[in-house]
Amino acid sequence: MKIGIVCYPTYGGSGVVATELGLGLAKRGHQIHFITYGRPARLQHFQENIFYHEVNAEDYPLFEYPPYDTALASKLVDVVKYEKLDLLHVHYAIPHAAVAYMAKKILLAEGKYIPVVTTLHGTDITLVGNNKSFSPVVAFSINKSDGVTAVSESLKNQTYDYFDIKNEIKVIPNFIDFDRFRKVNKDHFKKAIAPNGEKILVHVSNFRKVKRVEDVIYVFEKVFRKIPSKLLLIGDGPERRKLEDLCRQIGLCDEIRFLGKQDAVEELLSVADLFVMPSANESFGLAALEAMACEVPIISSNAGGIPEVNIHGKTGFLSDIGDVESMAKYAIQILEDDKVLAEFRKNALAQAEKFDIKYILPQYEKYYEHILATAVY
Ligand code: GMT
Repeated sequence: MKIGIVCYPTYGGSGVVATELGLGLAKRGHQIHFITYGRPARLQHFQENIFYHEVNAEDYPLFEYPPYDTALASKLVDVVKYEKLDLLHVHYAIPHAAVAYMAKKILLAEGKYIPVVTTLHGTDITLVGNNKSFSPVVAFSINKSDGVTAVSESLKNQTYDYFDIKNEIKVIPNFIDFDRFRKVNKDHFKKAIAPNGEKILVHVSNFRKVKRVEDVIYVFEKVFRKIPSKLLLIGDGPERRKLEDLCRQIGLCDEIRFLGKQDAVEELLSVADLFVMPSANESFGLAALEAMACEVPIISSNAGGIPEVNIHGKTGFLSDIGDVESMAKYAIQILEDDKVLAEFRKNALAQAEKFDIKYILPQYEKYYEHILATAVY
């Protein structure tokens, strides 16, 4: 198949999933065209069957905001027509689903039909999408997509709760590529980070409010009082400044390291003992799955789709959002006994294996085939 993939090219989860999906499909012989405003972060090397089309929203003195949506729609029309695409798969509803609908209508006027699959990722529904400034367009464009997928049961149910959706939503979960995400020997990292054999706690995110990174620090503070430990904060984003201040206030700057954005996250996860994800909202929690693939148990909130990934009492523990007492208690329970830690590590890996890309890619292929066979225009 010739598939156009539209996504945000940044480090955010939806862009990562879209890129990994495209790379995986290309390896299986499909021709993949990424259409976005920048090279996707995980698209780093030449690969046969992969094409990249950059969208440039021309600026003009009249525009306060360059019209990206119009530029993207025009690019989609061009790429679908000249690369003879069979299907467009857009990731993150805003604005991609609406833009794809516009491109579809333009192409239809020229006699070309292109089916559109929209994948809902999380904040496009839970935080941003249901905001009044976007919701009518989000609901309309989900209903007008030929196929709609969501990354968890929880996100699917939230979509039906928040919007008047007539379309059937298929759940295809996030996935993991074990060629990349697996525990590797990085003892020299461990020695540098925790020279006295301290336990290593890790958090990875884009440091937005929804991630509640301050809770990670409060949990760590409580763990540190009981167990010699270090905390690695990986990623960057709007909350970072406040978080650095918090570390200074509680006097734990020497124990907490801000590492910024990292490309080889799997190498750092390989030396971690525990991953902390206290999010207020999380449709799936891809970062937790990546940690589990590297044999790291999870201390998390029970928000959204996290319980579909982190199994309470097996792969880690779930607590109510903001309950840092409970999160710290569970963290200590896992970290204070090496046998318990080893058991949780084993379970985390076994659970991650259920989301192996080799099981999920065929689900997308089957879904595309179904959409191509049934789309009505
Ligand atoms: O908020 C983020 O972490 C980024 C966001 C995105 O859409 O780029 O991530 C969402 O999509 C990921 C991939 O499907 C999910 O694993 C994340 O749980 C989800 N984030 C939220 O729901 C907050």
